[in-house]
Amino acid sequence: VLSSVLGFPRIGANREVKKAVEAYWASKLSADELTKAAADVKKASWTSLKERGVNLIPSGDFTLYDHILDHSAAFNVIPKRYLGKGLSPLDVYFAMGRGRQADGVDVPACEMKKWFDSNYHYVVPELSQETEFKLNFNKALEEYREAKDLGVETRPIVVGPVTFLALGKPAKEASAGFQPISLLSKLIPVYKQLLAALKEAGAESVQIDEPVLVLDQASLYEKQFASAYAELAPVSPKLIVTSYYGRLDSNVAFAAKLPVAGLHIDLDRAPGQLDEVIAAVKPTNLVLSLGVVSGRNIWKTDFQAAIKLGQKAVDVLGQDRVIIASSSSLLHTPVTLAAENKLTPEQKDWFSFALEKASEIAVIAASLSGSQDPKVAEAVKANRVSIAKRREFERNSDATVRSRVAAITPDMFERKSPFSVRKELQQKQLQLPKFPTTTIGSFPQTKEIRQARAKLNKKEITVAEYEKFIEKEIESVVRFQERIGLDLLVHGEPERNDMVQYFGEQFEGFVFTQNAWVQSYGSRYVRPPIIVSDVSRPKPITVRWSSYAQSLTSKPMKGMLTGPVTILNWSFPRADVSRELQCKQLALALRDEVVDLEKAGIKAVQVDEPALREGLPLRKADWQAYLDWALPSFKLATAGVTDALQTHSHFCYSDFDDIFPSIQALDADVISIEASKSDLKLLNTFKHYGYSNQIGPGVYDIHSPRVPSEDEIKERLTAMLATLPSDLVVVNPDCGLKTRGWKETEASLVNLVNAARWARQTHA
Ligand code: THG
Ligand code: ZN
Repeated sequence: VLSSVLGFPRIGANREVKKAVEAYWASKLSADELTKAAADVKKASWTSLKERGVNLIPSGDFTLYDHILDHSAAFNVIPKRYLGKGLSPLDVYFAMGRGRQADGVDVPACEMKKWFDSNYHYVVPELSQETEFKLNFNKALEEYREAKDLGVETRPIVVGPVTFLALGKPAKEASAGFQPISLLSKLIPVYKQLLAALKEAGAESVQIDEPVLVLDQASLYEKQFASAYAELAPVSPKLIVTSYYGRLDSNVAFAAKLPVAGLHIDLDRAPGQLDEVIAAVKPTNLVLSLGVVSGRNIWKTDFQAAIKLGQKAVDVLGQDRVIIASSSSLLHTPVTLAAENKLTPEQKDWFSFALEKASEIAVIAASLSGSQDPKVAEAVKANRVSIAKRREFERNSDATVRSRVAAITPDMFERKSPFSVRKELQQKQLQLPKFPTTTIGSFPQTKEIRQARAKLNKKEITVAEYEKFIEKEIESVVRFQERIGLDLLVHGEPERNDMVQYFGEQFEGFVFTQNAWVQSYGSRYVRPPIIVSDVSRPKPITVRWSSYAQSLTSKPMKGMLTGPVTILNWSFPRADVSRELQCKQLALALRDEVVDLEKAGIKAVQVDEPALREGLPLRKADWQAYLDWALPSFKLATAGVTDALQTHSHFCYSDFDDIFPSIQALDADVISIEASKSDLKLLNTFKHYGYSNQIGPGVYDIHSPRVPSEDEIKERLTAMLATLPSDLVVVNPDCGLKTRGWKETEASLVNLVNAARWARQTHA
């Protein structure tokens, strides 16, 4: 039984890649130095996976920005707007990822989308009938050789052709009804070339990722899978077709018949599929790769449970046809637990990060192989003790929290009056003009803010000094908003590192880490807090900052919170109780905070749920069960206030067509939605469903430093007003401004305010 890791975090143990990439962007590092920094990170991963006894070590999965963008660049899927501008291939690559506005070049970034149901984002390939694929470079081959030169034999990873096309979208110039998958026969020759070169270089097998296999839509691609792999298999190394993040369901019927060497399944997300898959591959020669070690959470694997699953497969297929693997790439987990020095030994014993998971995989595989190595037996025994200790801890629930959840009554989910009534009362309090302008909440997190927080953590400044500093920041953000003429103000959130991590740090029931970074997109990483027990709010969290901000101004100040569903989805949840229970506990804690904000004189409170959409299960059949607790959790958090309090919410990523009725059902008074990048296709959704409460589809894309012109914003407003009643429209950017610099923030918001003033005149 071989062991395998399906992909490793590519950020470096100390965020080396982020640092190098950002230094390159700032012209503080040359392209060669960037390549060298990347090489060091790859080397560290390969050698440590080898040391930990993993048999099939991944290569080709490293990236400077995004692995799907790597494939687009490699296959020549490069929109024309990035070419002919005198940019080097590396700068074209980064321009696609993040846009570029310098030296006379002004191009926005490509669209980013959530990667399946995770908090990772990929850059969406733009395809049309004019796309001419060719192999610009062969990253899998380059990395395979790079590892080999270091004495490490690896198994290259490539994203499969069906998934690559399925993740793409029609480019602007594509003809009506164009479907990216129609390009498959044009793309296959390029894959042949790529894979044949790997074979030539001596790669024995290749992991070819087809996660689209766990989606409903894969059943539409049965023929494409069959024809693609019939062409690829003969010229390729052994191909292991890899599914992850869910169950194959009926797709197993054709997946098991592909003319390839192996199939990988995710037994973390979908352990229930094992019997069916074993039965399907039994009559074939396929090797079955079992994803028993979670690529999505940080809990120590229960070896006994994993070995039991593995043994089942070994009993039917034999040792040579079973591989023990991570369920998916480990890119969703932090690099190593070794870097955590503030967790208690008890807590540390509960977790495994990527490197520790690699060891787990090696031990489970060795154990299934009947290894006599005493170290393996020892590791299995130690694991049993750790798992038992965690179970023991899990028995200690917080009775107050549990009984509060049990005592939730139906009226707690609903506002007292309908929106039409609330609207009048809120307007009386807030006195906002038509087309009110506001922002999503955060303002630029400057170096000074980060430094102040770092100093506080190192105890180089006192809490009092830190709080003075934060107050100064808030004051300057308030004055800034007054000066440029925004209507509904925010305090700017300088006190928050991250909108989820911050709340995790304030609640009971979470533990948080020092260095456990996970890539979110490009060079942006997050440190998800870990829910380990029942959640509660020991004391008010944001009230102090919001009331201070309100005290500075006569304009209304909006309180800012992160919603329960988002906190849950962007944390590592506990595995011993349901997500529903965890979400309800979070909702009650937040409900208290919203009520406290109102008591402190705040008249509008925003409870963000940017992760509501991505939390939707991958299979439509599972949606309702999720929505049945996710939507009520948001309502529970926000419905404790009087009618006069205006609730806001914000949602990222505009793929809302199919859940728009759910968003409406949240009954927030105002919602803002990231809509600018998909060319306001969302507006058609409004047209279709109608929307009764107030709404602010983002008028410009904040994910790039590019400044939108006033005319551009006016155009977007005009497009909105074609589908939305003018008295419902709120004018705001499409997301928080945390990652932006002040210069572009000011320029953009001035244009936004001017465009809103124009709208007031033209739509009086
Ligand atoms: N928080 C969390 N997840 C998220 C977002 C978030 N997922 C979706 C979206 N927002 C992703 N966007 C970002 C934006 C900025 C950053 C991370 C994800 C960011 N990170 C800092 C960095 O990498 O430099 C580090 C964070 C810090 O300063 O502590 O800026 O907002 N959970
Ligand atoms: Zn957003």
